[in-house]
Amino acid sequence: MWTMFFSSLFLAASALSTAFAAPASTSNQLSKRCTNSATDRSCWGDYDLSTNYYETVPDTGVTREYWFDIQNGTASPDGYERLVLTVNGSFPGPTIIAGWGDTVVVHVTNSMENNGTSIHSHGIRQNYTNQMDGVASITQSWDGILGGIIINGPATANYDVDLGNLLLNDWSHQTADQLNAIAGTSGPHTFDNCLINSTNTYNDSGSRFETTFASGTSYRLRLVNGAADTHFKFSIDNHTMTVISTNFVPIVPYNTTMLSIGMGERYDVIVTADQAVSNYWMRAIPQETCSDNDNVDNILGIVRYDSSSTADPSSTGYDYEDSCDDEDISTLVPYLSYQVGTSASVTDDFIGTLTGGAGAIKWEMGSTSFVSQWDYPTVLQVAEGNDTWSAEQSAIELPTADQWVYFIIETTFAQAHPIHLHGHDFWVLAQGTGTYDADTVTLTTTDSPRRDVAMLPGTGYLVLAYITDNPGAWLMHCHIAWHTSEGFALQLLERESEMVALMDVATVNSTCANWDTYATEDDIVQDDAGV
Ligand SMILES: *[C@@H]1O[C@H](CO)[C@@H](O)[C@H](O)[C@H]1NC(C)=O
Ligand SMILES: *[C@@H]1O[C@H](CO)[C@@H](O)[C@H](O)[C@H]1NC(C)=O
Ligand SMILES: *[C@@H]1O[C@H](CO)[C@@H](O)[C@H](O)[C@H]1NC(C)=O
Ligand SMILES: *[C@@H]1O[C@H](CO)[C@@H](O)[C@H](O)[C@H]1NC(C)=O
Ligand SMILES: *[C@@H]1O[C@H](CO)[C@@H](O)[C@H](O)[C@H]1NC(C)=O
Ligand SMILES: *[C@@H]1O[C@H](CO)[C@@H](O)[C@H](O)[C@H]1NC(C)=O
Ligand SMILES: *[C@@H]1O[C@H](CO)[C@@H](O)[C@H](O)[C@H]1NC(C)=O
Ligand SMILES: *[C@@H]1O[C@H](CO)[C@@H](O)[C@H](O)[C@H]1NC(C)=O
Ligand SMILES: *[C@@H]1O[C@H](CO)[C@@H](O)[C@H](O)[C@H]1NC(C)=O
Ligand SMILES: *[C@@H]1O[C@H](CO)[C@@H](O)[C@H](O)[C@H]1NC(C)=O
Ligand SMILES: [Cu+2]
Repeated sequence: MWTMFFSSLFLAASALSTAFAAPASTSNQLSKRCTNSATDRSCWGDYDLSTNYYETVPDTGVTREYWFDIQNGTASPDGYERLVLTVNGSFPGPTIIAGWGDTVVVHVTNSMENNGTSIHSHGIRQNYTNQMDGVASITQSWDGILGGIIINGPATANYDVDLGNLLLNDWSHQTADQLNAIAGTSGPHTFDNCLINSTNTYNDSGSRFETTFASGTSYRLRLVNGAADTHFKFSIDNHTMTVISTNFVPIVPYNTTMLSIGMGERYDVIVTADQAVSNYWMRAIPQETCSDNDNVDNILGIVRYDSSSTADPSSTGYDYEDSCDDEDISTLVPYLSYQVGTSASVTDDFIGTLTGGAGAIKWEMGSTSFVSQWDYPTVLQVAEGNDTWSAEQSAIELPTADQWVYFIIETTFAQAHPIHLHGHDFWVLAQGTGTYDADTVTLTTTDSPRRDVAMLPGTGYLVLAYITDNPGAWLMHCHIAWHTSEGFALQLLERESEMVALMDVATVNSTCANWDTYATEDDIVQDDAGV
């Protein structure tokens, strides 16, 4: 949003991860300390899992360039044709693949007739590059303009084959603009379906996602929840998953049979083909506690050991408790030790509240429902030296460098919210139900999970910390599409005095001028929070 001046949105999904099998060309750029291979995924040229990636990045000298053309078209991922927005004609768009330390340049052409757009790289920290954050607006993104990101690097457990991203999302036979209008007046709509890597069946139409396992081989899957409003539990019948990263942060591996994935969250898992030769269901189960879906028992893919088989699996799913809670804090231990500062310099407490009357649903984070200004983004305001912030800009000023900031986010409503922060990993210190009470809640300050999205439990609290090590205007918001649009967001104005020097002001100016011209000519009206 601030860096973008346009209404529609984008590229939300992304799966990033810091690890995977190296394209040889990239690792060749580095002097070899070891070779990343199926039997040793821990290293990456001269670097490895112990490298503090907040401070040090390999300089490969490699630039990977992509050209994306955003188009308006149709697609039938579950057999029902509807209008979608695509990147280069496909949904999802092309996957960006790079090695750790490469530079990525993306050129975007907007060929949609009736919407402006922006591109956000979800989960990319944008170290000192706030202007490139391209915060998304809401609706169009969920109509298909998204794609994966894979960053090859070291991993905390070995595997043979990288299967790439596995995108999980919800799907409606209506467009996101139509759904957003419903959500804004009468609350969230019930989705028709969900897609596993952009395909599924519905009323005997469409087709299922399928993949083939060779006995004895281990596979890496990069799970991405790109849904607008669906929390998943993911599993493969009869198989145990080894979880190796959370939102691109490599973790000490742990095993599970059922993985809980909130909106905007990503997990990388390794699955070994160690079961009898047969067919097994892969399940992405919408959690009915917080996600309404008409096809809830049918969000299924198939893992086949024998690729010539066409039979449906007869396997039985693992038991699970329907809930929208995150994986437990104690399981998500980052491999790279980086402990939170235990005395916060700044502590802020926000209540997520549903407001607005019938027919006009709004959310507040803190005391105002967030609204950005497409024609006056934060970066332009900062470039002009205008330090007057209106209430609805929900700007929290954090002027001091390298300060520990603690946020307590609470809600009295039963619904869970995935809280996402741009420009940073945060440390998750506590997550629970009830009212946050500093005297009774114990903060996890040793080996706290680091990630960029975490669930705020329904009628509960979430305590996060981060360090002001990245100047810029960063959005913190609920990742439920409708809630962002309805104002469940705020912006952190971090080290504002350093921002202008890091910006390309001429580009900000000319982009804003172009937007103003387009918006005036086409009578573009901003009818929501703008992000
Ligand atoms: C982030 O940018 C700062 C300022 O340029 C630099 O000191 C730091 O090394 C960078 N971090 C990484 C991981 O590149
Ligand atoms: C996408 O389309 C553009 C313009 O047609 C083309 O230059 C580019 O190579 C395509 N990119 C991919 C990844 O297909
Ligand atoms: C996509 O095309 C449809 C049908 O022509 C049109 O109504 C709609 O406005 C277009 N959407 C965008 C975002 O340009
Ligand atoms: C984006 O396109 C949709 C579909 O044509 C339209 O309903 C909506 O008003 C457009 N939004 C903006 C802000 O241009
Ligand atoms: C999912 O689809 C993408 C292409 O969009 C592909 O690269 C990836 O390998 C697929 N994932 C799996 C697990 O097959
Ligand atoms: C799918 O089938 C159900 C039950 O037969 C029916 O009510 C519904 O209209 C069908 N949906 C579509 C999109 O055809
Ligand atoms: C899957 O696990 C169940 C329960 O342990 C077992 O009964 C079944 O035989 C297994 N399926 C196969 C194909 O091995
Ligand atoms: C996970 O389970 C596999 C067997 O399925 C075992 O070899 C491995 O040691 C386990 N890993 C952890 C971290 O418990
Ligand atoms: C400064 O910014 C505020 C908030 O965006 C805006 O209302 C005001 O008009 C701006 N002042 C000037 C002189 O542009
Ligand atoms: C950008 O525009 C502002 C006024 O909006 C002006 O003060 C500034 O000089 C411009 N900067 C550049 C680099 O064009
Ligand atoms: Cu929310």
